[in-house]
Amino acid sequence: MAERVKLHYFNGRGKMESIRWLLTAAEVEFDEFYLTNREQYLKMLDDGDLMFQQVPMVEIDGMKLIQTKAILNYIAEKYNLHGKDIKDRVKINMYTEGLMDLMEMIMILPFSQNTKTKLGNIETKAKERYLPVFEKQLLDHIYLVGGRLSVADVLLMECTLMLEEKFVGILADFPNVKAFQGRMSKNPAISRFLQPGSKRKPQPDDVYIKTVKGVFDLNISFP
Ligand code: GSN
Repeated sequence: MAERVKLHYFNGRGKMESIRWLLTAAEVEFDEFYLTNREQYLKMLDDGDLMFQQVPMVEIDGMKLIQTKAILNYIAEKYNLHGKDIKDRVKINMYTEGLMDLMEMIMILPFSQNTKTKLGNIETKAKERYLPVFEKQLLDHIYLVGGRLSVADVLLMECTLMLEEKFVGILADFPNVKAFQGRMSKNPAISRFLQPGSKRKPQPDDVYIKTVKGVFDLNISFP
């Protein structure tokens, strides 16, 4: 029997959360190994487990994978969530990259200064740049690409929930996106993931921020 997938990251969302979402949508069970102190991180470096000295790291199919996008692509390919051909795939990647850009802006907020101004800028970009793209595509499509579920849909679901946490009611002007969210939440695996007690992580709190900074020996914040 194949080894269960192992995720190495903090006990928090960060860059691993999209991987958790995708594995969930693919109905792949995984175990999590949380980095809680610098010694664990130094040991992973020592063991040669982190090619670029960074997490996320995912053990799957006898490999230790790093780089979030590479990991997402591997899982998407393996579980048929990456379109039927290269034209579907490039469209899926375009949506996915856009969603990751937007989610990253929110992800780094707790490590940033001037968060009020930044939040305002993110809200404007979400409403004017990103959500209109998905609203238009979902007008006459159930899924974003190729009439079937892909990693782009999974990340859009993750992203819409993240946006609503920060900007209550933001989807009011985007009924197709809201309807998509409703459809996605009926997917049995996603529905379970949305229940309390699942492996979905909460919004970052002070403990998470402190842990990340401690593990990387950081006292910096993004400008
Ligand atoms: O997407 C990726 O996996 C990489 N391009 C970046 C991964 C990354 O930045 N990892 C951070 C922790 S997660 N948060 O941002 C990391 O391991 N930083 C330590 C370091 O020395 O860069």
